[in-house]
Amino acid sequence: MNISSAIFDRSAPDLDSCPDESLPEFAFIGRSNVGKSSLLNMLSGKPGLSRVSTTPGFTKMINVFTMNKTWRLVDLPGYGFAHVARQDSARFNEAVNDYLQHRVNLCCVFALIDSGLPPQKIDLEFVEWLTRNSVPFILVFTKTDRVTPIRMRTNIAAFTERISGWFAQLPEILACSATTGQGREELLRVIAEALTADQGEVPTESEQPPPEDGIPPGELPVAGRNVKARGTGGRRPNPARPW
Ligand SMILES: Nc1nc2c(ncn2[C@@H]2O[C@H](COP(=O)(O)OP(=O)(O)O)[C@@H](O)[C@H]2O)c(=O)[nH]1
Ligand SMILES: [Mg+2]
Repeated sequence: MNISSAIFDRSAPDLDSCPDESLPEFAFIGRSNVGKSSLLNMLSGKPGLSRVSTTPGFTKMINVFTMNKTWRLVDLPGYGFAHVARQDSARFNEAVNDYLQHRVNLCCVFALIDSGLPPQKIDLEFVEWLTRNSVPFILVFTKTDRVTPIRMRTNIAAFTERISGWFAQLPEILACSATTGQGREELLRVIAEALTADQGEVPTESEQPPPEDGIPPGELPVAGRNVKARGTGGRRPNPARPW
């Protein structure tokens, strides 16, 4: 897929201020400084599109960009940055929660994780939260240019091992670098496939969210993408058939 136009739409402080739900959206989330804005810029092919910050925790807004006039990329505020004022922190967490749980045109979340680090508690907790809330996501390991291939593989394997019991089928995993462009084609393929899957079957409502303590015995969810699944009518995806 070629991106011929990439346009900033708006910075929204909360879900109500986001643009209408007419276009499918793909959202970047992860800890502050993990490389969300850089990856969004790399993907769109416009280096200055989303502001890359040297100050962790800088972005508190939901930043929305329209690609090819037909779909959107969304740069969400980072989680896990302690120095944000308590009140602000609570506010933007609520905005992110709201967005992830109620945005009906959200096709897929790209959950970004630093490929240079062993599994971090906060990332594991966030992935568990996504799973529990049936938010479709894939895992994107970032900044691969900064680590040796062996360390990257070790970190990714350790992370997937920690979460493997939560799913019937592991979420898709990509390794990316905003600096070298690694992973761009794969990310665009994920988006293109999700966009064309729009023609697919209408999902049922048989999904059960995982229980509160750890994730299940019983029917395990399948993380993935869904288009339309969360679309008109606010239906939730069938975990066995995400779109
Ligand atoms: N080497 C390298 N640095 C990166 C990469 N992605 C982001 N960075 C740097 O990491 C810092 C945080 O990036 P940013 O995109 O603002 O992260 P965000 O807070 O998650 O949006 C910046 O200094 C970036 O230049 C990458 O793929 N490789
Ligand atoms: Mg950012």
